[in-house]
Amino acid sequence: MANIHIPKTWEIPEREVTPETAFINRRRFLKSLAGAGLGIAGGSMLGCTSESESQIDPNLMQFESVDRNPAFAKVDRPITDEVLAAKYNNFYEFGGSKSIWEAAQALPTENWKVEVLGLVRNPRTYDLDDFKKKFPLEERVYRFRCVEAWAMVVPWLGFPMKRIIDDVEPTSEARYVRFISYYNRNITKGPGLSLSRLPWPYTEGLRTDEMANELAFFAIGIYGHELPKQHGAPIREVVPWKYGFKGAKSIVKIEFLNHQPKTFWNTLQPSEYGFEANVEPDVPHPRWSQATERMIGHGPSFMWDRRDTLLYNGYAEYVAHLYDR
Ligand SMILES: Nc1nc2c(c(=O)[nH]1)N[C@H]1C(S)=C(S)[C@@H](COP(=O)(O)O)O[C@H]1N2
Ligand SMILES: [Mo]
Repeated sequence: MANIHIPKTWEIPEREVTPETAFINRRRFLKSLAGAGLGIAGGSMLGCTSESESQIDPNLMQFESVDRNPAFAKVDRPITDEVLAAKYNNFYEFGGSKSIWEAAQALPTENWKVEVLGLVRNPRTYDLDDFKKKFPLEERVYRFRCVEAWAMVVPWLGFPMKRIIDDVEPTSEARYVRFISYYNRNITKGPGLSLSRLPWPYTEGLRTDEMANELAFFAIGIYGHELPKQHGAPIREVVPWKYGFKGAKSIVKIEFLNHQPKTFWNTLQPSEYGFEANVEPDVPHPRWSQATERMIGHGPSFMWDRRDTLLYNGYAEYVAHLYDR
């Protein structure tokens, strides 16, 4: 083992070291960073072994007859290349780099159930077929903005969160909702990186009135087919006016509450990852400006198209009334 090269943080390619990763590494995992470096190097070598290797599982079911909602058919930018989106992910259950698409294939998605409970009149447990049968599916092209200042444009497939609200009928005390991601410590572990001390499972939350907003969406597909595992199969949240970390992946439980829930990033570092986390260009992250963003593209990230960040990620007309600014 003595000859194994252990990269220092500054030797890891820029695309691998992201602000969210850097936070975890610096604050809690300096010791295990050597392991992370090995894991990252191993991962990218695997990624290079075969040119024909596909980041998108070829067995994913296509949604044939789902229409694009004309109200959300276009944004100001072209849709992001599907392969770029499929190999540049945040999914810390499977590692601390962007290159987790391969590791994420270990996520077991068969017989998936989503339990909806808490302060509701009709608690329910759904399987994926229930969603497909009960709720009309639609496609929506949304802008996506990570708190790390990278961005993309994605055609999601799914249904508005409001459908679940109407089905389970939250009581008047249910002012908040919590989304809980799949977690199994034997499966969801980033290769080479000890992430075991993070506040798992990954959780996120919204106010119930935010969840009822017409933009708030559950995606069960992307680019015309089921979600690849790295994007949070089989069902994830999409709240496009908020930073990407608000959109929990691979949801197993939805809980209505009378209080603001503790969430993953907010528990780790509340001053950097607020509960509200709306996209606001004039509110800098404590460690970087949010005034501009880069659309993920080909080549190194410093070459990606840089744009001004839009208030509420361009969705002010839908959500500005929810907030005092
Ligand atoms: N369960 C879970 N959900 C998650 C994350 C995660 O690490 N675990 N990362 C979040 C962050 S920081 C971002 S930017 C988006 C990334 O989604 P994508 O990889 O599909 O682009 O997922 C969000 N949802
Ligand atoms: Mo993110």
